[in-house]
Amino acid sequence: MPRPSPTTDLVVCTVPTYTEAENILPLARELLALGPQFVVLVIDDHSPDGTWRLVEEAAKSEPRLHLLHRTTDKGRGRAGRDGFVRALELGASTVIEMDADHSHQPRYIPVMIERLNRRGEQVGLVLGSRGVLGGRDAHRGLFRQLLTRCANLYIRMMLGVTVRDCNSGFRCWRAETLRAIDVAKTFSPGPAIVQELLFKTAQRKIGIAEVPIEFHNRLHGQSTLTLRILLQGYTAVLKLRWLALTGRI
Ligand SMILES: Nc1nc2c(ncn2[C@@H]2O[C@H](COP(=O)(O)OP(=O)(O)O)[C@@H](O)[C@H]2O)c(=O)[nH]1
Ligand SMILES: [Mg+2]
Repeated sequence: MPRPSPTTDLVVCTVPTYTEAENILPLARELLALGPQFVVLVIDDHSPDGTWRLVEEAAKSEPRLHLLHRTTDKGRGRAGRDGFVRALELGASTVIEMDADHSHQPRYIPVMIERLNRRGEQVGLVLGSRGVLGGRDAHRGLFRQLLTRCANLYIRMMLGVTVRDCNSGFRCWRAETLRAIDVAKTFSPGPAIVQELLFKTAQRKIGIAEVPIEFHNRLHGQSTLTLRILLQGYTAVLKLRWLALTGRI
């Protein structure tokens, strides 16, 4: 593990993976090419296509590539939580969270970091956003875009957050924010981790900024998002509201 030099802060890019064998190494290469301060942490839940094995092999000759190989307690949320905890243990000052499927493009990361560190502003989280001017969902039809808008409206109302893209899984975190929201105690087992952490950040009145991104469809493979998971997402938001109302989060 390379130690960050006093002038370069360590940026850990956390990438949860499940059957992403075709996507992960090209993405990791792009991320590492962003600069010597970048480290890639892949959190794989023992993918049957051997994604973890590819990363394990590549990490032997790339000290800035790390693998967290999970074999129990699987799920997008659990993997995300463990990735954040490991990133903090590695000494990250900034943590990126993104999909492995190339829908989140590395070229936006320097812009997101710049926004996080802009002088005179108190920002603790930056979202790669499809909902602000200049951002877009490149390949979605009108119906899908309408659905996304409705989902955002619902989440904004339920959780009392003001951001435009509540479902963005492309985010840039200040390490202090992750500590402030006690990320190790994240309870969502699945994709609702995205809304849980957004809510907890807003609850603590930590500044959230959005940077426009163009979102692409995944390059290879299939999304793990099913109708069941989508519906679970809506109930997860209700549950968050309830937990907050009863003072438990
Ligand atoms: N470790 C781990 N990663 C997962 C799991 N489910 C999904 N992922 C990863 O989480 C990211 C988001 O999932 P994706 O299928 O792209 O969902 P979508 O973007 O909502 O369509 C991708 O990088 C997936 O490989 C899981 O159970 N465990
Ligand atoms: Mg995806």
